Formats: sequence, structure tokens, C-alpha cells
Amino acid sequence: MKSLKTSFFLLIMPLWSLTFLTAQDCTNFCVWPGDANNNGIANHFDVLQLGIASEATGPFRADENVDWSAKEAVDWNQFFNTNNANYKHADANGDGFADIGDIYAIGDNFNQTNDLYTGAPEGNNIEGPDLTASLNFNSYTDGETVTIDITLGSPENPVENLMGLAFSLDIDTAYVQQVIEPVTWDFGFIGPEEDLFLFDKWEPGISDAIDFSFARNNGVPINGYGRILTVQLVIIDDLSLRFNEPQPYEIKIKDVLGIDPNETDLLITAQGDEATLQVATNVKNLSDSDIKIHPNPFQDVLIIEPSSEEKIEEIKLIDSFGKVVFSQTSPTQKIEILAIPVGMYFLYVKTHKNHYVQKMVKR
Ligand SMILES: [Ca+2]
Ligand SMILES: [Ca+2]
Repeated sequence: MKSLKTSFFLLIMPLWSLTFLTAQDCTNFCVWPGDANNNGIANHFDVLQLGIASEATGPFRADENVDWSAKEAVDWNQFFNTNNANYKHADANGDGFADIGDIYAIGDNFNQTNDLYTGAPEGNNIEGPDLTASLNFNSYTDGETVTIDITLGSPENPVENLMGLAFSLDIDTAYVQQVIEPVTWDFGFIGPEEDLFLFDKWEPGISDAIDFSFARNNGVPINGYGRILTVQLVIIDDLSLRFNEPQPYEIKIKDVLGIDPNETDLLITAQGDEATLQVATNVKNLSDSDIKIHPNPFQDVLIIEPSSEEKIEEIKLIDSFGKVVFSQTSPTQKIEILAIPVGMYFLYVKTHKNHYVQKMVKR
């Protein structure tokens, strides 16, 4: 029994100490999972280097965890032109292959930084073929769905020799309630899905922009023009309550970087679009109805005294960020609204003939 226990420890000790040392001791030329171009931040631009390194192989890491920390890793045979970074940095999950499996760590560690990060912008807006974001209508109102098409190049000015593209779409989140996910990539021009690494990331409440990138993963660049992707989003439900007059709505593309097989910047111009947010005229104040909802301020319970004239079809409570925190169709006379923070809310009541709104305070 004793000898069995001893050999067990002999077997596990070297493995344990190796893991411990590699996790703790990397100080030079370390890999940070997701930072493929080794500039100190994991973000959508790293997808471009992953595309360049696609299908390359090299030594795997002792520590294949993808947490944001310095990992000891043996150099591979190739180097990127960007930062002269070794290809091992593209192998986020440390398995010895640069492939689709490495894209997830970029998302998991998105916008994490280390000491190498200088804050230098990675994208630009230099004149070249256009990257255009266009809105499907000239005006929108409360709760409407907006479709944004993103198009790269034109018949007169196509892109040439493109290996990958990264950019951000500023959607002015003050007016946006929800981005409908997943976004829809268009495989007509940029290639079939199997030839691409695709990436998108939006962090509501943190960023006004959705970050996108795609990279060819088979070493073959593309030429041409056309739609590359469609984004749908929903305008806030309480637009009419917050504003008395039409608001300008602007979307912008920014921080664009398109690269060729040598990782040279292809110089692409960002183009945005504008529309008007029309304040709906059919939303009335609840106090103008004979529906009574109380108390206000409330704690956990709202009492509804319906009108004999109108049938309530839906009740929604929306927070000051435009997020629906409670909704109920065919509500009963007493509804419980638990587990929401104290603060100001908008109560929306939809009846079979009207829409009403009222400010409510949760205590
Ligand atoms: Ca990076
Ligand atoms: Ca890998």
C-alpha cells in the first residue's frame, strides 16, 4: 500500500510542478491567449493574424488554458510582419494548430490588455475603396427594427487582394434597445463560410460600437465588391416618452483595417448613414386613460384597475437604459415585479386600441 502511494506521488509530482512553473514563470516572449498580433490586447484585429497563420502548426503549450495570463510557449517557425510577432501567438488555445479553435479565446478575453498595450489605434480611415453602412429607411419610430447593410467596395472601386478586414460599427446605443443576434454574414463576395474566420462582438453598456472582423482562412485573398453583412437592431420602445421631437440617428463605421497577404494596410474608407427617429404620435399618457395602475412609487406589487372601455393586451416595464425588465400579456389585477433595482422606469400599457406610458418609481 505504501509503495503504491509513493509511486503515485512520483508520477504526479513532475506534472504538477511543470504546470505550476509554466503558469507562474513566463516573463519573456510569452503568449497571451487571444492576442495573436502580440500588441497587448485581445480584440477583433487579432482575427486578421489568425487568418494569416491559418493551417500553420508548431509546438503545443504545456499550459493550454486560455485565461488571460502570460503563457510559456516555444517559438514556431514563422513570424508575422505585424510587430514581428511569432506565429505561436495565434495559437490561443495552445494546441499546436492555428485554426478556428483559437477564435473563441479572442472573444473570451476581448479587450483584455497587458503591459505591451500602448493604446495606439489599430484601424484608420484612409482613402480607398468604401466600406459603407446603410440604413434601410430614412426614418424609424418607437420599437421599430432597423436593418443595416454593410457593403465593401463598388464596381468602380473594388477591393483587391484582401485577406481580412476588421472594423467597428457605431450604432448610437442611446437609441438602441437590442441588437438582434446573430448578425447575418453575406457569403456571396467574401467567400463561403468554410473559407472564413468570422467574428463579432458587442458589449452593451460598455461600448457604443459593434466590433467585426473576418479573415480568409485558406491563404487565398479575394477581389471584388458587394454586401458583406447585415445587422438588425431595435429602436428603444420609449422614444416618444424621452423626446418630444424627431431625433437624428447616425451610424458610423470607424477603425477600419483591411490587410493583404503581406499584412499591408489596404486603405479602406469608412462611410456611414443617417436617418431620423420619428416620435410616435399614438402613445398617450396613462393618466389620460381610465386605466388605473398604482401605487407609484411601488415596491413589488402593482394593482391594475382596468377600464371597461379598453382591454389590456400587454404591460411592460422598461428601465432607463431601454431594457425591458418585466413584461406580461393579459395581465391580472395584481402583478408582482420582483428583483429589479430601485430607480425610475417607464410603464407601457398596450390595449386593443391604444398605447399608454407612465413614469414609475421603484422603491
Ligand atoms: Ca492584439
Ligand atoms: Ca490552436
